[in-house]
Amino acid sequence: MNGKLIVFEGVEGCGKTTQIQLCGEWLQSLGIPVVITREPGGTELGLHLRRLLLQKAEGESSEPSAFPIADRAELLLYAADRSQHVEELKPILAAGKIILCDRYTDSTVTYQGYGRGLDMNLINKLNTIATNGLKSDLTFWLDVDAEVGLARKHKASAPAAPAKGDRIEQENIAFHRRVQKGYTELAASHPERIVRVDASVSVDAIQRVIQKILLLKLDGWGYKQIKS
Ligand code: Z5A
Repeated sequence: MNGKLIVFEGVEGCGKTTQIQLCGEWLQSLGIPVVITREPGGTELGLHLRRLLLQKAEGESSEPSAFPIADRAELLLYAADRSQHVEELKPILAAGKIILCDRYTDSTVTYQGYGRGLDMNLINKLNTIATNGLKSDLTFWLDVDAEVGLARKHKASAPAAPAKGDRIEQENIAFHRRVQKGYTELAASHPERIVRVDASVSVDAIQRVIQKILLLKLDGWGYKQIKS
């Protein structure tokens, strides 16, 4: 049996990382082989690209000072990260494992398309090239207002000296609202793949919803070796 690619999407601070971790532990407890990964940065090459893409503001990091990255260059760097990632995911899927991935193609549509305003045809073409046809089997969209997500992130950073954040976190609220609108429209256009989960509630309540949906899916996909 081929594995499945399950993607978690949403605005910054929506809780993807938290939910993926819980979900991974739960799947493991059921005896289901699971691999956790992310974009950008799910491969060795990707880690280098992530450092370039998410460089901190000047003076915020030990990395070299921030330098400009043009919007189309940023788009191509995300595509390069994805292309390498997909190649390395293929054997994992061939081994029948479940992959939990923090962001995938929808992030490019929402951030570079809705956020930066780059041409959607170009983005879709690049997504097709970079994924080599690998589509998500299920995408959880953790839906929370952009303001709430950003507030969660700021609360998490050192309260005495709140970090300025990386290149994308520094974008203004209008940018993050456009990203949120992107997710709303994507979910409406792809109901067969994208499941909206209310992410404004507690961590435990969100996890319960995710597990309920996943149990049904796993059964349909033939993961019968679930421990009771
Ligand atoms: N990007 C792009 O532009 N184009 C692309 O194609 C791709 C990516 C693939 C990745 O950054 C960046 O790359 C991203 C888009 C861009 N933008 N930025 N910046 P990242 O991986 O560093 O960050 P992120 O993906 O935005 O995730 P995040 O900021 O780490 O947030 P999160 O994973 O969604 O949330 P979290 O870490 O689980 O939770 C954040 C905080 O909220 C933390 O303190 C939690 O304890 C708290 N939390 C979590 N859930 C809750 C609930 N339910 N209630 C209250 N508090 C909560």
